[in-house]
Amino acid sequence: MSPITTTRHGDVLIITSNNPPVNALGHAVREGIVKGIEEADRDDAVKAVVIIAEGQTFFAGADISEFGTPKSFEYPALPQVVDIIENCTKPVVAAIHGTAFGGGLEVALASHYRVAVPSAKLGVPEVKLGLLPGAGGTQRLPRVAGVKKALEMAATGNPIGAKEAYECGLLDKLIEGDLLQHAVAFAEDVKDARPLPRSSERDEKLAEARDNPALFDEFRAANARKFRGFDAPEYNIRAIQTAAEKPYAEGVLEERKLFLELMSGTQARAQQYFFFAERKASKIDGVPEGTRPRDIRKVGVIGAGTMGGGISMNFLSAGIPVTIVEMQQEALDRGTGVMLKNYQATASKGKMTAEQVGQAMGLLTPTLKLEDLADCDLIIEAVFENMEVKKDIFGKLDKIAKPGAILASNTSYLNIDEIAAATSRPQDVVGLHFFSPANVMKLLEVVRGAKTAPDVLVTAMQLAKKIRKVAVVAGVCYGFIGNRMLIPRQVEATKLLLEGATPAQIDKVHVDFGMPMGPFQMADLAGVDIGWHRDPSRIENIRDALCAVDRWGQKKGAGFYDYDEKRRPSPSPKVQEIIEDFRAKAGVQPREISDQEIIERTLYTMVNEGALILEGGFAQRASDIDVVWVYGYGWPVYRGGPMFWADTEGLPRIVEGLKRQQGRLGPDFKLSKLLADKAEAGEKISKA
Ligand code: T1G
Repeated sequence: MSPITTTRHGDVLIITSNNPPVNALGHAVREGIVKGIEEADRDDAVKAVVIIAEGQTFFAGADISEFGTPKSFEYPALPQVVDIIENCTKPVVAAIHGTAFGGGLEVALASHYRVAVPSAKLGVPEVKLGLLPGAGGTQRLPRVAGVKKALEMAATGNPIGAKEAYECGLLDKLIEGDLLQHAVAFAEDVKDARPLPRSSERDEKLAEARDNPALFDEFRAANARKFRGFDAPEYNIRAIQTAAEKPYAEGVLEERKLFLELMSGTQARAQQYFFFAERKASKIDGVPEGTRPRDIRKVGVIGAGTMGGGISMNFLSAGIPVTIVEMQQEALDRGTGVMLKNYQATASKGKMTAEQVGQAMGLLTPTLKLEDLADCDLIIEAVFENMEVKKDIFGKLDKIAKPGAILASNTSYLNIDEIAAATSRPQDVVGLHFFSPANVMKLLEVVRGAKTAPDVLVTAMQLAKKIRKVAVVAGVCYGFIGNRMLIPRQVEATKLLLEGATPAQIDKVHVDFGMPMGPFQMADLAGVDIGWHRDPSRIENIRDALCAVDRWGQKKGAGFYDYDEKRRPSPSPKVQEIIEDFRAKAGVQPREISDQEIIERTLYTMVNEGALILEGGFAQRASDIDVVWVYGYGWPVYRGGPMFWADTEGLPRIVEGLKRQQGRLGPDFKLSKLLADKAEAGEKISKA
C-alpha cells in the first residue's frame, strides 16, 4: 500500500502523503509523488495540483535511514522527483504544516507555489547531518528566498518560521484555518496562471550577491568560529555561491558533486550516526512497555548556587513552578538575583521578551524552609558535593516530601544508592546530573539507582524533553559516564606536565582535535579549586600548588594561565616555575613529548574508560557515551563521539597505542577486554 494517495477536489488533484512519523521521503513516497504528477499531466480534467501530508508534518526530509543503501538513489531519486514536480504542466501548490525540512523543503521549492499554516517551520538542516540540500535546494532556495537568507539557513541548518518565510518570499500565503481547504482554494485561483513560476528560472533575487560578491566571504568570516572543523558549512556556502554565479543547470551539477563528496566523508557518517544516537538515548532498557510517567506539576530545588539556580531556570522556562530553598537569606537573594540577571541577559539578546522573563520569575518561590517542598512532585538537591551533607538532606526530605514525590540528587560523582539508602523510599530516588551552566548545557545524566522505580526513569526521560535536555541513563559508578571518562584524561594531562609538556601544548592538541577547550583551559573556566582540600600548607600536586597561591582559574585572573582584563589567556611563567619545582622534587628530567603521545594518553584512555563503562553496564549502549560527550563536553559532533571516533581511528591502532603507553599509564591502568576483543575481531565498539 503506497504511502501516497491521490484524490480529486473538482479540477484539483490532491497528492497526499501518509508516511509516519515524519513523512520522510523514502523510495515509496518518492515513487508515489511522481505517479501523482504523471496522473495530473495526462488528465486534462486536472487543472492544478496540491501536495500535502497527513500526520505530524509535511515531508521532514529524505529518509536518513536509507542513506548508504541503494534505495536512496533508486529511481526516482529526490533530484529527479523535484524536477518532475517543477516540470509539471499544471500549477503545483505545496501545502505545508509541521516541519518542511531538507528534501521536504526542496519538494516545496520545486512546486510552483507554497502555502503554510503559521505554526509551520521551514529549513534545510542537512548541514547538521554533514550534508547540503542535494535535490536542487542550494540552487532554488537563494532564487526564492534571497542569497543571504539561503546562506543563513543552509550553513547553520536552523529553520525559520512561516511568518519569516512569507516575508522573505519563500511562502506565497499564510493559511489561517483548514490547510487543505485553503490550499485547494489557492490552487483554484492560480490554475490558469501562466507562465508557471519555476523557482529554477527565477533570477531577480540573485542580484544581491552579484552586486556584492563579498557577502560570501563576509559570511564565512562572521561564522568562522562556529563552523571551525566542520566541512559541510563551507560546502553549503560554495553551493549557494555557485547559484549566484552560474545558470541553474550548471549549479545543480556542482551541487551534486559537492553533495556526493560530503556524503562519502567521515564527517557526514559521524553526524548521521549521531542523529540516531541522540534519539536512541531516550530508550530505557528493562522498563516494562507502557510504564506511565508521574505527573510533575511542581518542582523543588535545594540550593540556590550556580547549579541550583541554573537547574531551576530549566523548569521555570518550561512553565513549571519551582520552590527554591537556601539556608541563608543572603544566599537565597543572591541566587534568585543571578537567575533574574541570566534571564535579562537572554532578553537583551532578543531571545526572550521582558514579559516572558516576568512569567518565568513569577513561577519561582524562594524560601528558607525545607518544609515548603512538601507539595512538590519532584525535589532536586543541588548542594555541596559531600556525601554526609546529601544523606542528611535526603533523610529530612524523606519526612517532608509527599508520597510519590521523586527525590533527585544533582551529584556529579557520588553514589546514588548510598543516598537512596538514607530514605525509606529508595524507589523514588534518582540522580539528575545537570552540566554547568545547567540552564545552557543540553546534557542530563539520569543516574539509575539499584532500586530506582521504572516510572521514575520514564518520568525523568520525559521531563528532560520538556525542559529541552537530551537525557542519557547512567549506572551508579564514580563519575557515572562523562565525568568518569574525564578522570583518565585529567590524570594523564597532569602527569604529562611533569614529564615535559606545557598546559598550552596539551590544550592545543585538544582544541585542534575539535574540542572547545583543552583540559587546563577547562580547569581554569570551571575553577582549579573545585574539590581542593582548602589547606594551602598541604601541597601534594600542581593543582594544590596553584590553589595555595590563589591561582583558582579565570575567576581569580590566574590559574594554569594568566588572564588579562578581558579574560584572554597567556602562558604563565609562574606556573612554569611551579611545574619545574615539582619536576625537580620528583627527580623527573623533562623530555620532548609528541602530540601523538598526548592523544594516546588523554583521548585513547578516555575511549578505554568508555569501554570499561560498557563492560560494567554503567551505560546502556556505546552511542549513549557519545551523546554524553557531545552534549556534555562539546566533543566535535563531526567526529561522532569518543566511541564512534575510536572506530574511525581504528580499534587495533588504539589498543596498540595504549599498550605502547602502558608503562607511563601506571600500574592502575586496565586495558578494557571489550575494547581488545572488538579490536581483535575487527568489530565496531560504537555498535556495542
Ligand atoms: N529520516 C528518517 N527518520 C527520521 C527522519 C528522517 N529524515 N526524521 C526523523 N526521523 C525519525 C526519528 O529517527 C525518530 O525515529 C522519529 O522519526 C521521530 O523523530 C536530499 C539529503 C522532523 C523536527 O534532517 O529534525 O533531506 O526514534 O524524535 O522530536 O536534501 O525528527 O521514533 O524510531 O526527532 O518530533 C533532512 C531530521 C534529511 C530532519 C521531528 N531532514 N528530523 O522531531 O521527532 S537529509 C532532517 C528532525 C535531506 C536532501 C537531504 C526531527 C523533526 P524513532 P524525532 P520530533
